[in-house]
Amino acid sequence: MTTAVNPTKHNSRTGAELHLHMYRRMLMIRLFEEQVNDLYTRALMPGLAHLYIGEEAVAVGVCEALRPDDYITSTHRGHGHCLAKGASVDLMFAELLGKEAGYCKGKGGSMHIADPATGNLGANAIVAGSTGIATGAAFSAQRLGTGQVAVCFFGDGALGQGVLYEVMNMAALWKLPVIYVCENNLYGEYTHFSETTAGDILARGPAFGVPSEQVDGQDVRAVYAVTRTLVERAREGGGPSLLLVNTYRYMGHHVGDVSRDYYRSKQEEQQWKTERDPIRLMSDWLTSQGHADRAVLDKIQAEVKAEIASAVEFALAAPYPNPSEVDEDVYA
Ligand SMILES: Cc1ncc(C[n+]2csc(CCOP(=O)(O)OP(=O)(O)O)c2C)c(N)n1
Ligand SMILES: [Mg+2]
Repeated sequence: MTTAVNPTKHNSRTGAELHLHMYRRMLMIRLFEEQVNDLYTRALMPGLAHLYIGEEAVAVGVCEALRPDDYITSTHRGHGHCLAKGASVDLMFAELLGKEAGYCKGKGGSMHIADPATGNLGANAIVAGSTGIATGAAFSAQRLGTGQVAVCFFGDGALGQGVLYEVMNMAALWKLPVIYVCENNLYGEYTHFSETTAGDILARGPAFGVPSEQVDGQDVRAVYAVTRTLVERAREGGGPSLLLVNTYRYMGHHVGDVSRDYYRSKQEEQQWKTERDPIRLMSDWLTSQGHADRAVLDKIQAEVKAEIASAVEFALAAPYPNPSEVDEDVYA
């Protein structure tokens, strides 16, 4: 028997249960993305994908601080956001493989996954494209008095898009319950953010009267803690905020970006992987605090691996949509 989830109630996980849950979710995203890379290299997945490996603590820390009915909007690098908000891995893989069972009946693919049941208003291939959508969702929540909050994930590349500042201005004026989460993974495609981003990123919020915080994006507990305060503030009518999360993508801009030496060094990548890995940092903390021993973590890993393997199997075997439906559910 399944227990009904109250969508308007914050999840009640605390202590070791909360931390083990966040560890499991991060691992799920990591293993999901590794499988995506594998499906791409074996030519089983149409198109490209932008992997979230290295950034897992951001999506998990933020989404864990939300209610099930709170909204998120995502980006082209969105698999982690979807999974952290509660998407199921089998329907995710099915969508990536263009199968009828997928979240968008196989017609959206990697960059257009949406899941209204978990409050996910969708990934977006347009840089900063979802900033207006998140702000609109926050406006509707405020008008309807639902108490929902909207989180808008975007990359450092979106800091150069004017729409972000248009909506931040509105959100501040109208005290909308929206949190702008900037994932600064140091690069926009193949360019270091310092070559495209003038001044102090954190100063951009206060220019609109929007309070801003920054956090270590490799530390899931820190991301969770700061997000909870911003969510509480937004839910109580305190208005929008900007959260700058410092992180790093381990892989290429997309799965085909394999020779990266011309824009960043192997040594830099290696350093983040060995010294700043969010999953390793969390597992070390869990064991050092006595919340889990190696056997518990190994068991979680085995369970997540099995879940991912069966989801891939499901998606590979699933049928494609009928060609007669090619013009259904698409807008162009
Ligand atoms: C409006 C717009 N301009 C350009 C692109 C091409 N493009 C796709 S991803 C990307 C870089 C985005 O970088 P960032 O926002 O830092 O996100 P990251 O890929 O690092 O997660 C660009 C320029 C686009 N999709 N939309
Ligand atoms: Mg970036």
